[in-house]
Amino acid sequence: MVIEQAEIEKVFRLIKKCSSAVVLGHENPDGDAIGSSLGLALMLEEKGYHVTISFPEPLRIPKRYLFLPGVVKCQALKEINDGELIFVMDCANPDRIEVFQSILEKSKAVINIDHHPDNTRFGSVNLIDPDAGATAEIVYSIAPEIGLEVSRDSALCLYTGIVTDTGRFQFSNTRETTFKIASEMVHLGVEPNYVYENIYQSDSLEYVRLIGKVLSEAVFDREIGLVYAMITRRDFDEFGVNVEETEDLIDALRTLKGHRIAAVFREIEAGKIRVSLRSRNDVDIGSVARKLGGGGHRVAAGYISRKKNMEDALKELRGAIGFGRRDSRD
Ligand SMILES: [Mn+2]
Repeated sequence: MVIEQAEIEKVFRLIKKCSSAVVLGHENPDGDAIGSSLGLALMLEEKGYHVTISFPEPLRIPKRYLFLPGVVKCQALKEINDGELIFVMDCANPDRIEVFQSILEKSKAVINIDHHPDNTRFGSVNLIDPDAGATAEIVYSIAPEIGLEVSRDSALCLYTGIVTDTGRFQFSNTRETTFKIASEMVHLGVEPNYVYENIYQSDSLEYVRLIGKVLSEAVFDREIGLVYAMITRRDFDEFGVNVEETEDLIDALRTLKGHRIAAVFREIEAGKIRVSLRSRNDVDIGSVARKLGGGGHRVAAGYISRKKNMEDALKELRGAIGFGRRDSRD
């Protein structure tokens, strides 16, 4: 899908009239939320704008992203001045975050930049491209058209968004344009190996040991092609690992031959289990996540389960996958 030129021109005019802006990313920010927000914010700053970069509380920037330029400016979401220009990055639906909504109401205009197919187009301007591998890709592509210039620092942030959201250029959302943009970023001075070392060679020994335990207990349910692993609150405590550190653990499950769906259940607190889902291209796991109150892409999605224990959460997921299969046959 191509973003309408008229929408891009609206953004150009809105930016021209302002001297400050607020950039908001989604809760539990990942590499793309952080990278696309920072990349845009840096470009605006370089043009002389006063920029605030915020994420909903509790703000926890995973350690692996602390190498990004400008990351110290990320702050927990607070009230804003009336009439601010707001950019919302990589966020399909702000409805679940109450404070988000009250802030959006106070704004002059909301520019919604995203690549989730289920984006609710909540902005006054919507730059949505579900074919983009990352929101950072969209930011890079529109930058010259909205009067911004991609510097080495902003390219580094945007490149990080692309690398993490495309699984290092391997997921099905990786397209020709993704490589083209990445190559232009390298031309601007981004060093792929520097990003790789910071993001993918920065795990703690505690985490490496936790993976060993969790993977040794992984289960493969051949009937529905589901491979899953679970991390309990006790595991986190025993190994001394934070939830944010375990974001990529699901990729280890995905190496299993013959699986169709991978799931990681992480117990955040009693009665709150974060479930991350990935699927092969033939399964729409996003619709399964939406049935359970979450969201995401066709092949990468998630939700929060309110079940009391892992067993019940597993049953809930199995049920939803079953329904999904019936739907697809109808
Ligand atoms: Mn994204």
